[in-house]
Formats: sequence, structure tokens, C-alpha cells
Amino acid sequence: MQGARRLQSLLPLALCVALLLGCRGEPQTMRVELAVAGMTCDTCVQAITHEVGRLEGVRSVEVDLEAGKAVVTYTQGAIEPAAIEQVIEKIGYEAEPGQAQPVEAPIE
Ligand SMILES: [Cu+2]
Repeated sequence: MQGARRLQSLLPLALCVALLLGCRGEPQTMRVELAVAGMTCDTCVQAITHEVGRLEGVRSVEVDLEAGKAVVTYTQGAIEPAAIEQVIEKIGYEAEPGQAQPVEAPIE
């Protein structure tokens, strides 16, 4: 049962690491609203939703054609609003990110 004893001696170390990670906190979900210009129809909405939605770190995308905006939630540290803006501009629209805000309850 040497294997089990070794595992037991590693347990305090594992706990320390877990606590350390806990101190740094869960990755925060952020919400940013981008003003988007140039959208004319549902295809535009779908294109932006698709392109932004497949970015690593993006959790949700809601594009509002009439309001000319996109609301994006993302994992802090995994992506920046500037990268979201770039992708929207790459496919032919103007985008201007507002202030990012932390989302209180994580969206699962
Ligand atoms: Cu369109």
C-alpha cells in the first residue's frame, strides 16, 4: 500500500495548490456592449453572431440589429474587447466597444 501512502502525502500539497488557485478567484465573466454600425439585415446579425461566437473566451453573443449593438459576455483574461472589435471590423462593420462590466452571476 505504498502507492496509497504516497498519495496521502501529496494531499496537503494538492490542498495548498487548490487554495492558492482559489485565492486568485474564478475567472470572472465580463459583459461588454459594442456599438455596431453597418448592419442592414438578419444576415449581418448572423455573420457577427457567428464570427464573434467562435472566438475563444467568448461565452455569449447577442446582436441587436435595430439598436445597432452587440452584447458579448466573455471570460476575463481569455479575450479582450479589442479583439472582439477587430473581428467585427474584419468582416466589414464598424464596432466600438463600451466599458466592460463584470457579470455578477456566471452564465452557464
Ligand atoms: Cu445584412
